[in-house]
Amino acid sequence: MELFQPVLAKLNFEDGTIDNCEPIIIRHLGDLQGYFQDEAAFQAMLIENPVLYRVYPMKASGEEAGLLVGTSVIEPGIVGKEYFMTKGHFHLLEKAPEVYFTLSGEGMILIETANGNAVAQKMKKGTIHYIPGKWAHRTINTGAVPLIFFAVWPANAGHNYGAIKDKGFATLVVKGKDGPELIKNPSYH
Ligand code: S6P
Ligand code: ZN
Repeated sequence: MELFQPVLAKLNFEDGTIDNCEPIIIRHLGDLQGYFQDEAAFQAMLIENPVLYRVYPMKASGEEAGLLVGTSVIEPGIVGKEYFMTKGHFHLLEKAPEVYFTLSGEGMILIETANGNAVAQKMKKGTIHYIPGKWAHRTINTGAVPLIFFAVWPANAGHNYGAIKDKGFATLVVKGKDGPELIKNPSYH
């Protein structure tokens, strides 16, 4: 069996990069067509088409049963009443879990199963979120600065975006008078 070498990397807490790496994912607003409720607000903002989030990878060891490690940096902002958020996904390998560790900023993580179990957890510096297999996950920046979190997941997990794109999450996180509010997603079916 091939012997893989230990890997050392350095996280930059300021911007969420690892060893000054380039992002492996950069998602602009236009990549989230159909994800936000307020289509008019979405279209108006498309002229600028801001970056909503980036994902930075740690150099992986390449092991077959290995782990992937990376950070996500979600910019602050609002589309209509909804905060900037990730697409959200299930893992293709359904049983694959994941751990998120919040480094800075403030947000929410929505964790939901396909048959209607729904959990929302606050994210702030130091919170650790264990997402079991079969639970979809989406993160939302409810603060005024970037939300930065560190994630570890099985290298063979893969991503299934389709189910969430079609159905959405049962819960929306919207800007209320006194801060973020959780409401039922009227489009959820
Ligand atoms: C991967 C992990 C994160 C997300 C990232 C972007 O399993 O959950 O790295 O990929 O936060 O979110 P999304 O939903 O666009 O992949
Ligand atoms: Zn994931």
